Amino acid sequence: MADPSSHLEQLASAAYSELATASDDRALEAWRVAYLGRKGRLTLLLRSLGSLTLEERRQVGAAANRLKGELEAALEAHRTEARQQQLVTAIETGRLDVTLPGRPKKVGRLHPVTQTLRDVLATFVSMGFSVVEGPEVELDYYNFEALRIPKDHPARDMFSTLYVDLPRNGEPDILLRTHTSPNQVRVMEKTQPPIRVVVPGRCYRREATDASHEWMMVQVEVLAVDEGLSMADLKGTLFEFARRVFGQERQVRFRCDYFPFVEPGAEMAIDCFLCGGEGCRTCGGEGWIEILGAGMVHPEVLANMGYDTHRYTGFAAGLGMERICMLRHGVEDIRLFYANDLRFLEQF
Ligand code: 2NL
Repeated sequence: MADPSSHLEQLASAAYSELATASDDRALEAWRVAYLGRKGRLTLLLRSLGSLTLEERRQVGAAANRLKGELEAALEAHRTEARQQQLVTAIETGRLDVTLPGRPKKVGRLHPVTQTLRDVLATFVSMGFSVVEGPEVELDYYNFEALRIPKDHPARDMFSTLYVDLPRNGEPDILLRTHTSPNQVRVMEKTQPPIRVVVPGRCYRREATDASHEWMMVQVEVLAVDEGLSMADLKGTLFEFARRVFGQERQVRFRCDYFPFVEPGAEMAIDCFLCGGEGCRTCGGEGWIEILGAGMVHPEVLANMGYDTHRYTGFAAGLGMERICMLRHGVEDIRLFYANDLRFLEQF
């Protein structure tokens, strides 16, 4: 190489004058390949530095690298300018109609279970309840012990509940909550009555799936603790809920049921909104559809919270969102909700 720095100057001036004449994307790309590409002139020059003395190599190498950066910046500036110029030309020659309506963006939607959840929560919020959320990974105490579910209860065995593989004192003690009640316990633990809360959240059970069972479900539980609350308050609140979610003409039916954390316990059914009580597929020929479990909070649970059980009483209810959502939309298989099939989900 005769004089490497004058070679570099020649290369720079050739590059700039050619760049000035490149006016469209294709010409700019050809220019990039010719100078900065893998076999471009500047690249080859950088590669040939090996034949120079160390001092020359340092000087020319630094200058060549600087030039490389400058040429890249110049290319970018020309590209931007060329694009703007194309746009101006397109507008001026009338090939671009800026009055055309834009292309609509595809917007997503809420999952059907989320839609149902929000409607249910809004109903209770309008009746004075506050929404509270809490942990999905829980301690045995909050999920079972505080709620009068004894050690030998079948729900507590390894075949019904999902435990976290972190035993404490040799015992499985950390689990995925099986209902949202543990979070109600947490609320009671840190608040004095009056309490009006509605607690939504995912719950988990170790369960074989079928058309009406999933290993995960979204539960909503309602809890009220105050002076003078009775079964009449429970019935009035849940009746109002049923009519707002399933129609103003609904009737409700309460029957005895058992849950360890309430006394007395009940299940609530609504008259079938499809057949009006005649009996059809949705109500299984019964005319009634069970939608929730409820009851007066067991005094022992209140005592566990340190409440004065002569002063305070409470009512509670629990319901599964998937079931409510299936009823509202006529969905016959719970597994559809979590199969991630857009053909199903896009219908809501
Ligand atoms: C069902 C039944 C129910 C409750 C949940 C509850 C919570 C506390 C104290 C007392 Cl902290 N009760 N919750 C009460 C009765 C029934 O759920 O079938 N859920 C899907």
